[in-house]
Amino acid sequence: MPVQIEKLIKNERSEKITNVFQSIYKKKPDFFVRVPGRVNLIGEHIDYCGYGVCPMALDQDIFLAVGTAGEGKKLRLHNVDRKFEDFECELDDNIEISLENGPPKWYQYFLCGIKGILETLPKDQLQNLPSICVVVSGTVPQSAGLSSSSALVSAAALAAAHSLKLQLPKEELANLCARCERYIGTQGGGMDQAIAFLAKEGCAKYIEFEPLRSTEVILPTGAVFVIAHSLTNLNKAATGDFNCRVVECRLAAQIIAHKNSLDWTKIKRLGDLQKLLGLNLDEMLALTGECLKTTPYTKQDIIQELNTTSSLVDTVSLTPNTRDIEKFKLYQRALHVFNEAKRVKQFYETCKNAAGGEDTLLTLGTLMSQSHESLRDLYECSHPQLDKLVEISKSFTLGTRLTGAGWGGCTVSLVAPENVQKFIDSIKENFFKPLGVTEGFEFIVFTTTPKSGACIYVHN
Ligand code: ADP
Ligand code: NG1
Ligand code: MG
Repeated sequence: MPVQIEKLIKNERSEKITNVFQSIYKKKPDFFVRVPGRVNLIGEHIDYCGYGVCPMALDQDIFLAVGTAGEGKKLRLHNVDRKFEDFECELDDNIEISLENGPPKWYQYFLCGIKGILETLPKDQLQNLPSICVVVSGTVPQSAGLSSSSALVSAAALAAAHSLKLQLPKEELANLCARCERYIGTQGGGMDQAIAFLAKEGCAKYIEFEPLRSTEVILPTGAVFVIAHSLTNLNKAATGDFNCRVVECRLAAQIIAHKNSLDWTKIKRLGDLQKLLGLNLDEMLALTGECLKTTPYTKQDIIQELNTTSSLVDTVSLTPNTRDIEKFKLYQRALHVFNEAKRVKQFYETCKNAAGGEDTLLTLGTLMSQSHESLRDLYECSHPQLDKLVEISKSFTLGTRLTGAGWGGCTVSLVAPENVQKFIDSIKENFFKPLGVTEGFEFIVFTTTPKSGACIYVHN
């Protein structure tokens, strides 16, 4: 199914973005694009290993006003948030996204989406591209694990596709956006782009990969999800932390493969290894214990284990920003991945079979808490402020975990309806106030319900 095209119902935001568009580009926008952020309920750092995850879309989104002109081949970008500078470039097939000078610029995320769409076009069509003018308005907290980056990349791709009159199925767009966001330098797995396109109002989604597919997850009555911001951030493309975890999982898979007489150079993900071996998750956990040592591996250890050369490890296993890492923890990362994959299945099954009531919520909450402990202790992608939030949350929630990649950002808590206000008040009092925050709470601690996925809006 292609992305829904709906009539625009004017509101304050659409009026404001239209006015900005008119004042910059001296004409009206032709259409609008909305792509939501997401909160991942469970299944962290396993999408890039090939395992299913369980996110839902947020109200917070990236909203674009877009205008196209018949000729010119230019892309012009303006952001309503003036900390993001204007940008302009030629639209052609060799858009460069240079990763050399510090953290990526905001418009480079946009270019990822544009590049992804242009790459699908035949050469002759690239000669006749229109100009595309865009105003961007975003409400997803940035670098906080709620997927502002993928909402931006996916919105850019959708704007380009609609400008070029391309109607692609949602799954194809999601896969395309997962691929092209990697131009920013992170080797993510596709969860964020998948939920951005496949989300449905009123339910979370169980998302599986290769082939990409999604199943509705009806959340049990009485399950309220609250997001809280730890007031710390990490731009995932600015450091090697994220890719380090991706390659640790890859190296774990490759060493286990090699020890089981498989060609390690053909294995990229723990999930692929599991399929090849034909084992279940518990058997994979046992095999991890047999094949991997618990102490960190040096690059030299890895070369020896794989009976290979440094340059082959560099090209087959590592990324440019992980080649200089000295120590890799493989056992702990694999342990997290297999256990987290099990927790996602349990979460999904619990929702599916939910008779409602306290037991269901207790099970879901426990799975979420276990997920956080594993991310903190085995995956080491939490942050002291996130751990503090999780501790404070224990009083009034059934379970709390970091959401998204971590190293800062947000937590998601499962809360019973009667405790929601008490929980929010206790976070304000015990977490935010000691940090000197006394206002703007609605942006840093809020309840959330599942919203719909990407949409295009046209004039009446
Ligand atoms: P997240 O967890 O939010 O996906 P990332 O580190 O992956 O965090 O990406 C955050 C980056 O995405 C920001 O630093 C910025 O460059 C870009 N970005 C996100 N939202 C916006 C926006 N509204 N306007 C401009 N750039 C944005
Ligand atoms: P965030 O934190 O939203 O950038 C990242 C990855 C996901 C997934 C999670 C961890 C991208 C675009 N996103 O999310 O694919 O791996 O971390 O579960 O790489
Ligand atoms: Mg991101």
